[in-house]
Amino acid sequence: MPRHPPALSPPVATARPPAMAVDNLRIAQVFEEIADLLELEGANPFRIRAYRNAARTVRNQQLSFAERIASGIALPKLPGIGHDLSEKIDEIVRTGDCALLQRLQREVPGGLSELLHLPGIGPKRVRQLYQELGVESLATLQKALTDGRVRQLSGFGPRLIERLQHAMGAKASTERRYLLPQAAAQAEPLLDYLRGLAKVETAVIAGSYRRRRDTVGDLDILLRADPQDSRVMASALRYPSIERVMAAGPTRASLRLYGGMQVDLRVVAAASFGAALQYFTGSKAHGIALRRRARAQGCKLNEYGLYRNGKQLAGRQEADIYQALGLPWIPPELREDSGEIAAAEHGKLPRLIELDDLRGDLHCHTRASDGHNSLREMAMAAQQRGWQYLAITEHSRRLSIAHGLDADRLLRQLDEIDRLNDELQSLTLLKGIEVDILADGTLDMPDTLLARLDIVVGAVHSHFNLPVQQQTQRIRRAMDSRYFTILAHPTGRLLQEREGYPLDIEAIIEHAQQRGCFLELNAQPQRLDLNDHYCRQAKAQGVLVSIASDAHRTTDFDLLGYGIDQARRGWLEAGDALNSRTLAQLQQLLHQSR
Ligand code: DGT
Ligand code: CA
Ligand code: CA
Repeated sequence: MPRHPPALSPPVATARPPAMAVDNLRIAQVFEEIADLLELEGANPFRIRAYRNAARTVRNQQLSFAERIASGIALPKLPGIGHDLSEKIDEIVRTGDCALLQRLQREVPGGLSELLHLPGIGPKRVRQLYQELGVESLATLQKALTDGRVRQLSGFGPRLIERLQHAMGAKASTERRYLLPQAAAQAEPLLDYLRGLAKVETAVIAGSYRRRRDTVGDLDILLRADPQDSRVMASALRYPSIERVMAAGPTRASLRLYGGMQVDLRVVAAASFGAALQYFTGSKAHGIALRRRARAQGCKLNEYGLYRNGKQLAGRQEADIYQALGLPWIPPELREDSGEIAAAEHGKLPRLIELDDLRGDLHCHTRASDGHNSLREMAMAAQQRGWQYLAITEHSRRLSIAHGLDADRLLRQLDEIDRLNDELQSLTLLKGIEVDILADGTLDMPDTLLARLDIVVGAVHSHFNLPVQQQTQRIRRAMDSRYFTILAHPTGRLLQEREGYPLDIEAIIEHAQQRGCFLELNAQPQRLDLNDHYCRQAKAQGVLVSIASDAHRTTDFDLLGYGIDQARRGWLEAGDALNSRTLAQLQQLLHQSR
């Protein structure tokens, strides 16, 4: 596999004051981040210092490491940069990334690295927050700030706390979007508070949060109460986690929470509440299409109701609006103006899949690779959910950063699975692997081993930067293995972090269809991959989707709800999911795919 050094800027011919090479900055940044994460993990201080010193050395170098490497010139001897670190420099220059950094990022709970970027706190304090208060994300830090727990920590004085609160607020730039659980962490306590207010009959959330978009820009909350009563909004605005009120009148307010989230709040009378809910749930495009339909029927639709000749036909209940327009109620997840109104009109709305339709999970890890619970604990938790099956899919050897399994360790696990299966009552453990798809499309495990498994989940964990044709070909080749079952997180995107790698996803879906294999909807909130749109394409091609938790601990099975959200947005019905099948049906499908 040829490697692709990053494109270099043309050499500068004229004599200028030596500018710092941009690639060096990237290298230094990787080293800094490694040092930070090592420190978070409580690693050996000498090792941490080595990376910090190396970062400084690299940053201060005027020669460009990338240019040197591209032209095959050996790197000069630099103080503090020994063999190991020079190899890392080489790796960063050639791949744009660093396996050690990737490993550390995976090991450290997701939101902690985000906390590192807050002013005033470094790894030591983040570690303290995590260990003493369980803070592991901006949202949980926000909570701990609001309820005063941070104040009790040693070393967190009033000035630091103020700085933190300020920084959290500043993060609420208009472009900032939140993952669904991040949004939930801010929305749910607020809803609880609002619902508890004396004058408020109910509080509901509309907008993209209700439509379950994979990311949420702001929260749109409706209060059913008397719009004439100014005490309603006044009491709502006493919510303790409000950082700033940008605008406020008796029936609407716009504010920002300490967690950074912006909130649009509206007080709506009961007679209009359904219409307001319909309007503010959106999407905008769906609303426009619905209003067009209303006009065509001689009506007028707005956030107060559906009117004909000034008389309100509907407004109290959301479903009444749809009904008055000759439509069944349309689930919020479908309201994107992508054919749902026509489908509703013709009685062709899908019967969207629900969490309870799942009969098992086909992607999870135990302590044997990078999970946190034992095989038995994972099995018991799955059984307790009433599932029929759970596939154990550890990483393969190549992903040594995640303690991937070699043949011996895999075989030992298979024996353990046999023993547990004898013991388990209603659950069957399936034997699987999350095997690395290598750069050339071969799988990181010999066929003799793969043949002993029920499920082979293939995943790309490296070489994200291949040209689109090559990446597509690589994955198609992997799918050609007779043992290949499911393509894990097919596009490799990480929300708020990176786009998916360039990939001809249509070709992959088609190939899956031809090969009789399956695509995953990875339910990790940062992945949600396949996304809603591609789920719909898979369905159109008759490719079944495995809605998978990729659980690394028993509680991660709860993440499946986020997968179901996106599956619903992708119009999937129970029958479109691989893991809604009974064990017998699943086994037959697995058999056929070989
Ligand atoms: P977000 O917040 O960016 O994740 O997405 P949404 O869908 O929550 O959008 P947002 O918060 O701007 O507005 C909430 C809903 O209000 C939106 O889905 C539809 C409705 N809405 C807002 N602005 C307009 C508009 O200009 N025209 C129409 N028809 N509806 C609007
Ligand atoms: Ca919104
Ligand atoms: Ca809004």
